[in-house]
Amino acid sequence: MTSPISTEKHGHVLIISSNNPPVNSLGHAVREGLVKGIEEAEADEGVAAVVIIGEGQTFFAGADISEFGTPKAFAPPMLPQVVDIIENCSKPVVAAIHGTALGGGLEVALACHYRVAVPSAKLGVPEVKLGLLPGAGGTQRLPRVAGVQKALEMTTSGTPIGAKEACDIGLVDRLYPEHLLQHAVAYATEVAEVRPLPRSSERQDKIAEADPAVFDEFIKSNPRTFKGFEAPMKNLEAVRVATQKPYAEGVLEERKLFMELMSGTQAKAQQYFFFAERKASKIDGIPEDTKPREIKRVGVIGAGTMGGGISMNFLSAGIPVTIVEMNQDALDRGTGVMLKNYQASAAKGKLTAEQVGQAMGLLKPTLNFDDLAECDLIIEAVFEQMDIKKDIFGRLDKVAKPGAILASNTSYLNIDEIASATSRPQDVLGLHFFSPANIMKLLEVVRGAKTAPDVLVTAMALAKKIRKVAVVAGVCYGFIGNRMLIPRQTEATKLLLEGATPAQIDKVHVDFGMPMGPFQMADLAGVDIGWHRDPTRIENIRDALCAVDRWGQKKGAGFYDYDEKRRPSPSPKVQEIIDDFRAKAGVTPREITDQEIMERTLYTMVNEGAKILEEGMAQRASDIDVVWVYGYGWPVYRGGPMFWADTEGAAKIVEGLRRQEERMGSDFSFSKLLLDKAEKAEKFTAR
Ligand code: 3H9
Repeated sequence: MTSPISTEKHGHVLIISSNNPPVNSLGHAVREGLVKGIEEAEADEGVAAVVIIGEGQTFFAGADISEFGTPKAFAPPMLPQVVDIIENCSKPVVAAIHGTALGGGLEVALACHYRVAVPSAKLGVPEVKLGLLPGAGGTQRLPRVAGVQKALEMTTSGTPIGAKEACDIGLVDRLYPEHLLQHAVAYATEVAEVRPLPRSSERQDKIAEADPAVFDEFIKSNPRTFKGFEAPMKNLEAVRVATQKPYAEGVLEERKLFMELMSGTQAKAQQYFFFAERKASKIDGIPEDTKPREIKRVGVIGAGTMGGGISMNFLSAGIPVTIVEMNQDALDRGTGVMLKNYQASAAKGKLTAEQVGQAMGLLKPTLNFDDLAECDLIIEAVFEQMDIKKDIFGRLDKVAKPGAILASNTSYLNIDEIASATSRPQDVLGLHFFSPANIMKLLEVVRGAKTAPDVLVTAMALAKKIRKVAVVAGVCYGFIGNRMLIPRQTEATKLLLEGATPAQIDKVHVDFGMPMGPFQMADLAGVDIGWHRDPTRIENIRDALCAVDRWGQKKGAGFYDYDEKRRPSPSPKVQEIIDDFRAKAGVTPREITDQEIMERTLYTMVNEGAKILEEGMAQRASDIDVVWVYGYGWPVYRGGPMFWADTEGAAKIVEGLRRQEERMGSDFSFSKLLLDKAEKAEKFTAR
């Protein structure tokens, strides 16, 4: 097999190039090739300096994650060895960076004596997002080169910095807008005689000046970074060691912390999720060469919260939007909210005033439905009612140009029935955005029975363009995400009657790692969503809350009371309503354990996920996990509901559900797939 590493001499400079597409990850063959390259430089008297560069799109984007957990990851030379060999080279080594230098890639660059880059390059240590820390000297070299504060920020957040900033802080020595290789070779020639060589591991200046209090202050001012996750604290500890111990001892400590993380469940969950996210874009049963349709202009029907948020995604990506409303007031209100949202981003420094102007300049607000004739994709975002949606799709059928894609943003309704209102069901699909639509990363792409392959491919490609993670779902009530909410909400509400409080149930979910529990979520979204709007018809606790105007946060009252800063507190009024229902139902409240709450609200979700899989409504278990992590804030360190089920074991889930079966009554039925997995001791997810 040919090596991904090749070498070539330019005068007295040896160029070591890596060609390991798509991202030049540092797999075994690359590591081996790099060491051979350095050996060649040492052995050749005609070589005075070395340049390391990546071919294709990028410098090294990190260790090869697909090798983790396999013997290849441990096959020598391992990365810590490789970087030491580079740093110990007796001739200057220059890293020439374009694309990304991430993780092990930045560790290679840090081991080089000099670093040059194109201004568009990004440098970072995203290991924390995989539940890890930089394990090839990165936690020890980075603070020595970039300073302790920056190293803390970069290692605990995993967010890369731009080459310009890297240059300002001394992580990059020179920037070259073009002809990177030529310049790197010239620079290597310029520094060929410099001795002693500047070795990152030997630097003391930036760590000597570090204030030991910086670590505790960092923890205090970034509480969310550390909540629930194990890796950020270990990253911090490793950086702290760099300020306390000599390099040689520091890397041993780094290795120990790295191995502790690597063997834990969180790292497995986060690495699984890295691939899950990427797998989600692959659609089963569609020829690879299916071409997407061209989308030059998008139409959005409805300028409410959803329609406005959806439009902003396209405007921000430079795609013109025609937005249609029924009356001028609603149109003005909708576009006004969009402008305000953009201005708020600008005030936070996320956008320039010019970018706001550019985005809003791409928006065409109109009251004329016929204006949608110019659009290549039209997304309906109106009231969640089948007859209204069918009426709109019937009208769209007459107006839209041939080949235009017609999408509904419905969160529950049957896409096939909506498509039946048109003469072109092959062009119809669901695009279910999550609120707030301009922020949430998830997009459920609902595949109707007749949706054409190129329509699906277009939707997936477009999702990438607007920076969403798209997951394909089949036609069923609530698709993947909302369907799994139903059993959770049903059991949570029943638990209230049986003796639990909203706060107790929510706490179990928050302690589990969810951003909020079922009742906090209901208050945020609106308790009145889907309510029949008849205050005299009170059949359940929610009807009773809605009847007395407790519609959630927007009314200052829902399952909780809210103060003027929207801080919640338990509500005596809600307790009264619950007590009243209990009395009417003749229920004597009992002590409810947290375990029971878990089994009835989380295990039931797993059961529903298994039903979704067995019905083919999700292509793979990992897609369900992507929906829950990006749509509902399921903690990524637990992988998602199906990965979590695998860590618990299907048998344990079944056992828990059997314990609760009688209490859940006819609302509950077992998924055959779940029972099958339990019996065979199999997993839902595979890496
Ligand atoms: C590390 O370095 C540990 C060391 O500190 C210590 C070791 C001892 N490995 O994302 P894309 C695949 S940990 C293997 O769609 P983009 C990816 O699966 C590592 N495969 O492209 C996909 O495959 P497919 C630290 C990888 O342009 C294809 O490449 N580094 C890796 O949107 C394209 O990926 C990281 O965490 C990898 N490292 O984004 C960086 N990276 O086509 C992780 C990608 O079959 N990577 N693939 O689905 C990224 O953040 C993005 O991929 C990147 C490109 C920004 C590079």
